[in-house]
Amino acid sequence: MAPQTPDAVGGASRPVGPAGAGTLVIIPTYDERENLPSIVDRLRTSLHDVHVLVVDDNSPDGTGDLADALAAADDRIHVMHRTEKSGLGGAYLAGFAWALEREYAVIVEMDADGSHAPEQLARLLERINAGADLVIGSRYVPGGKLVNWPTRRKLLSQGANTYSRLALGVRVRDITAGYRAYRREVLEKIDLASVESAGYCFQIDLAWRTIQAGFSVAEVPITFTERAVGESKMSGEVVSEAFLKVAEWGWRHRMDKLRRRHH
Ligand SMILES: Nc1nc2c(ncn2[C@@H]2O[C@H](COP(=O)(O)OP(=O)(O)OP(=O)(O)O)[C@@H](O)[C@H]2O)c(=O)[nH]1
Ligand SMILES: [Mg+2]
Repeated sequence: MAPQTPDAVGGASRPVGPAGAGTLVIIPTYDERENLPSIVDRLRTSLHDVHVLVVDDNSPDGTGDLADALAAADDRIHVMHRTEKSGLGGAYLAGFAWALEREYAVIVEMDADGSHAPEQLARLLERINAGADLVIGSRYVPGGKLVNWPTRRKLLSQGANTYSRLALGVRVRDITAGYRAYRREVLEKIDLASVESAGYCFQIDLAWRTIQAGFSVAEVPITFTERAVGESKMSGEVVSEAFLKVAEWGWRHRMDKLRRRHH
């Protein structure tokens, strides 16, 4: 389903600075009515100049209407309405395309559920300004923290990271993390049209493509706080998608390397 064009057209052409000018924060939402206003408000307070794009998949709880109301009151806020729930990956791809049609220098991924503190976005942007192409807000570098995560989730997340590190041979500690800042050139270069990953495998997929394309990846510590309200969209399907795809990418990469050595 093709995303509808948002009615508000905006974009900042100034270079990115610590204040966030030239930065677009994409927030995908599905049933986040209770979380969205406060996350947008906190973002506004901490970084006055960033623009926001809410990508809503026709949430039954009315998050889309709420986002429209926020956008009507603030011309730095934009909304993309999609007709049906089609996963985090699809929402971000639509958001990236929207951003690349405009002049944003930095494109940020942020959850609506409060797990990613808007107050810590400045840290990510500082590393972009220092030259990194992709900055990941990481739970697993020194200084990174997990708040209110049940042991089961923690083990799953750490297991997924260890597995990905070994299978792909990368050094990133938190490759499944969804709090990120991309320099626009990265998203322009990697082939977004061929990305099929839907769940949090999407995050691994994009990091892997970024590394393969020769861009630099930096991690900055964040405090990740489990959602206090609303429902998680994590599922067994999401886990098995990541497990299988990562194995395939790692395998293919090693085969390519071998083949190159023999030529
Ligand atoms: N537009 C859109 N947003 C989604 C979809 N699935 C999840 N989201 C949003 O993506 C963000 C992350 O989703 P969560 O449910 O918190 O998933 P998660 O962080 O992997 O799982 P938890 O750690 O259990 O919260 C939230 O802002 C969700 O509203 C979807 O299909 N479409
Ligand atoms: Mg979450």
